[in-house]
Amino acid sequence: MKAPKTAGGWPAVWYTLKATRRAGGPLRLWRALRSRNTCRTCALGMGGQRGGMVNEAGRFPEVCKKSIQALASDMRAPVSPDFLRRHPIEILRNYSSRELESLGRLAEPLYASADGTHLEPVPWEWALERVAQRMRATDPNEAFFYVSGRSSNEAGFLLQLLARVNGTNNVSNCSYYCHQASGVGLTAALGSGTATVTLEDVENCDLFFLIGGNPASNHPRLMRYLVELRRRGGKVVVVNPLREVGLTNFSVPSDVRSLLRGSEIASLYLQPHIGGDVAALLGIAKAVDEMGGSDSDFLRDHTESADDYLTQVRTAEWAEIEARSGLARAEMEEAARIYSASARAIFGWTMGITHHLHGVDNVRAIADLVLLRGMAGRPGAGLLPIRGHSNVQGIGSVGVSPALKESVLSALDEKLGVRAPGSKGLDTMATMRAAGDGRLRVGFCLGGNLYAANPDSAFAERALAEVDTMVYLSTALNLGHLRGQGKETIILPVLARDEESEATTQESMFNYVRLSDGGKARYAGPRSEVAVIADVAASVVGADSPVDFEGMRAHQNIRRAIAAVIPGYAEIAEIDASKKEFHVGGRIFRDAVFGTASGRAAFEPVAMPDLALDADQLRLMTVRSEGQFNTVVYENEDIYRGQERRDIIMVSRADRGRLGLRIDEPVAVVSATGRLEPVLVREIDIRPGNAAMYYPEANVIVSAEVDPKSGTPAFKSTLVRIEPLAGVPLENSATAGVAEPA
Ligand SMILES: Nc1nc2c(c(=O)[nH]1)N[C@H]1C(S)=C(S)[C@@H](COP(=O)(O)OP(=O)(O)OC[C@H]3O[C@@H](n4cnc5c(=O)[nH]c(N)nc54)[C@H](O)[C@@H]3O)O[C@H]1N2
Ligand SMILES: Nc1nc2c(c(=O)[nH]1)N[C@H]1C(S)=C(S)[C@@H](COP(=O)(O)OP(=O)(O)OC[C@H]3O[C@@H](n4cnc5c(=O)[nH]c(N)nc54)[C@H](O)[C@@H]3O)O[C@H]1N2
Ligand SMILES: [Mo]
Repeated sequence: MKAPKTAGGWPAVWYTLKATRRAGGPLRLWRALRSRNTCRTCALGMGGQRGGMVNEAGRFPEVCKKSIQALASDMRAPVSPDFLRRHPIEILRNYSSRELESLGRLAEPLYASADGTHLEPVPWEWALERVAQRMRATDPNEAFFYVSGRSSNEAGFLLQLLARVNGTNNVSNCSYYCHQASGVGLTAALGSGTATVTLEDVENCDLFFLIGGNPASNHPRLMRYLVELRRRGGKVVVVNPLREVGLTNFSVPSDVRSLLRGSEIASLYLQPHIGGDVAALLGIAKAVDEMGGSDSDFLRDHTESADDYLTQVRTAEWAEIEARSGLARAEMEEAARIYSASARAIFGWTMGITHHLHGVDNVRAIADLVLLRGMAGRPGAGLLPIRGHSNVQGIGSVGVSPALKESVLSALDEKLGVRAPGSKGLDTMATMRAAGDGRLRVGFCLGGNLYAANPDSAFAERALAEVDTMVYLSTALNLGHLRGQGKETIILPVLARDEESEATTQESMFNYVRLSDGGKARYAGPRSEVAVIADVAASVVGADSPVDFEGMRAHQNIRRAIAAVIPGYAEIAEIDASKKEFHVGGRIFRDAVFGTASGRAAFEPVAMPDLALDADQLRLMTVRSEGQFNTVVYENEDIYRGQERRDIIMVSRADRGRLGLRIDEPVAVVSATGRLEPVLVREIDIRPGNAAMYYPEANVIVSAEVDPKSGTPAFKSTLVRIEPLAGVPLENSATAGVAEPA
């Protein structure tokens, strides 16, 4: 399979046509796409009250292959009880993510007992009582709650309320494996943990720094803004060890000119080492400073610790910066020239920045470079963590986290009469470790796939198996239901957001809160997430609870509670009547007054990580393909990288030659954590010394060590060795025609 010269374009259009079949016809798909519900894939956000395929600036049509894929997936018929009777757990355990996904929706509660051989359908009332009874019988601090980012604000808020009323702060969410480093880093720098800009700012910037992300695959609708930025004469600087086709050239399907001819994206493409961003950003800062690009008025009037940073910038040696970043000084100087010429720059980043043991330092290094030129706190400029799940930001906002802000704690107490327990809550990896140590009895997962999202898959499976009762609220079967089983496992089927009988809300990465109308349930069986949580809660905490959980079945009552407790969310109290979607207050900085106590933004010089490798080692990143959404694989192909299968390791031509590997040669990839084999060798344009494999399969070899500042694993940085496997020699087969980085 050859890599295309452009990404997006006709394949995305073809896919849409193909998906109509899966979704039960074009009309059914069109109606679903146009319904007033927030898009369920990434946090760029579209849909809601302006209608499906409309973004928050009112623009139509906004569409991407991802949204259609995920929607079509939710529209599929449920997996049949007969199928589950014929396929024991032992067999299903060996299904791939894609095979499980293709089975269809979940419609009945399923139960696996300690010695059960099958996932057995059980009645709803029995399943709910079982969950409640297990929770009642468990010390609250021996229970944990995990929430993914596709559930609603209402469900998330209610779940953390249940946890806290019951007496535990063991409430975590998928952002601990995702953007937590961004929240921690931004809060320290600016006093607010989310984007400082809106979509309108993106439309008005003249430079976009895209660091450590592949939006062509993962946030395709961002690509249109980058295409338009280039058309109005602006620049895009990409920082990514791997040359992603879609960041070089992209065809926006809804833009005829772009669809026909393709659009150049990157004005400059820098390929540092994996983990080399701190050094690269420092190098750019040094060059900016040398060419007089620093904004000394801004530094003096609106920041703290600027001198410490300037000292670091001025004393850093180019030789060391080059060695640690993997970039040439001239490349960093070119980026600095572009940056220095910009009046309105936005810095956006994703997992290439956060998935490191120094993820928070990476974010601080970005913030430092932004502040150096005063590019925060003014229109059209600022910082933009490009979020993953469609409501991951909302889930964090409404209190689904082990530690709450002081203001939220006191509002919970004053407004709802809820005293959050004083005990320290467990974040996601701390939860897994406690589970592995046999310290947790009940796990309650609202969506997601805690098993497959985890590094060190063998550890993850063992850890969850120590838990007495694992409860999953899910829309479809996934690897976690089979390999993340507790001693007993209860799977409760829930409605997707466009099937809810009551409205729900979601928050985009631009801090914009959308209202989803919901709609008709597609199949009998699944229940609303809120109803399930309210039922369990009412039965667990009983009559002396300060919160009327029965009453919280009405989403509007939850929204009132959110408005009373969550900073910036007051408008949600009226949203049912007003239908007015809104930006969360206090987060967008249009003036240089920040959310810190002093109102000033804070610099922090961070050390350049040491990336030394032994001669036979490579540094491995784990990435998403174009055909998956997180742990759910829809298609084996990764058309943009020109790969037709997933059991591969992508290395540079130089490393392939140096290590004497042949294309398609079967090898074992070995790390300190595990061994994965057989894996086929493929070539890609990546900075030599580095390699890439697909997530979640590669989690077998990713270490469970975390960034001490954010609790996030280094999913992008595993040291590996490649061991040839003895076997039938394979013919070299042609793969993507790639070139080495210049
Ligand atoms: N189609 C699709 N869309 C998705 C998802 C999906 O699975 N599929 N997942 C959603 C979620 S939850 C998230 S968080 C986002 C993820 O979106 P991304 O962060 O774009 O996804 P990853 O595949 O993890 O890609 C990381 C990118 O970072 C680069 N990278 C790796 N290491 C480094 C490094 O050290 N430095 C730099 N500068 N770059 C590096 C890789 O080459 C790759 O291009 O996408 C969301 N949208
Ligand atoms: N090696 C490696 N590991 C990683 C990453 C990586 O890049 N590399 N990325 C990390 C990142 S960024 C993230 S965000 C995590 C993802 O971790 P999670 O968010 O835990 O996992 P997902 O795969 O997104 O979860 C998918 C499941 O959610 C359920 N679901 C879908 N829609 C709904 C809904 O509306 N309601 C409910 N209740 N359930 C629903 C379905 O059952 C589906 O199978 O993985 C992390 N793990
Ligand atoms: Mo994510």
